[in-house]
Amino acid sequence: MMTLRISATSPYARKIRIAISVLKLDRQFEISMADTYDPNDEIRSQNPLGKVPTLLLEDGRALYDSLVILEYLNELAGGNAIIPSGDERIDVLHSHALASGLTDAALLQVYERRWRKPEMLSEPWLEHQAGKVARALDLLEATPIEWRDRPHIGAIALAAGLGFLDLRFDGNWRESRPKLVRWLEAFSSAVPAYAATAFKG
Ligand SMILES: N[C@@H](CCC(=O)N[C@@H](CS)C(=O)NCC(=O)O)C(=O)O
Repeated sequence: MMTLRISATSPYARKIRIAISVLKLDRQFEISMADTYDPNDEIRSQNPLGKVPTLLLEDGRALYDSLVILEYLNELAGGNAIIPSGDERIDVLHSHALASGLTDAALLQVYERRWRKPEMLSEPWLEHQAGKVARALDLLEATPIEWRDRPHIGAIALAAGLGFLDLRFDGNWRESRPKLVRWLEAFSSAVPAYAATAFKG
């Protein structure tokens, strides 16, 4: 049995949980909550970066970050599953990079507010990050990530990222982005793991 270390509100961890479900690999993993703020949590010895998700393999290795874990899951499922081989591979990795970058920029804003005293907040930095999120969302509204039958890692990463915006930014992204709203609804109804992994936090 492999162990996936997660936190309840991590969009990267949610992405991995959705991928595991999409690939029907659930029985091979147990989920273990990690507290990345607790210096005594084993996550810091399992992954020196102290981040979730971290995947503990049966041979003692620990895998991170989330894209490496997705590559591992794709191979575990026989390849060409959530990461296509051939011509589509670069496009899918590219859409994953966009969705992950959007999520990174959202998380940096959350951390800025969490770690700095209010008087130390850098508004230009927050705006700089917010600009990345807004431009990525506008691009995704104009050119939606396409997928058929089974979602690839780009689509999974975007769904997890939008869910994180819903959780931390009151779903403001929904205003003026009707196609993206419909995209997430379609993803949610086609992929039961999206609702099953809803953030609790
Ligand atoms: N690039 C990493 C990002 C993972 C990440 O930043 N996870 C956050 C939770 S959403 C975390 O563990 N933060 C704790 C910390 O940075 O100390 C990935 O894709 O796995």
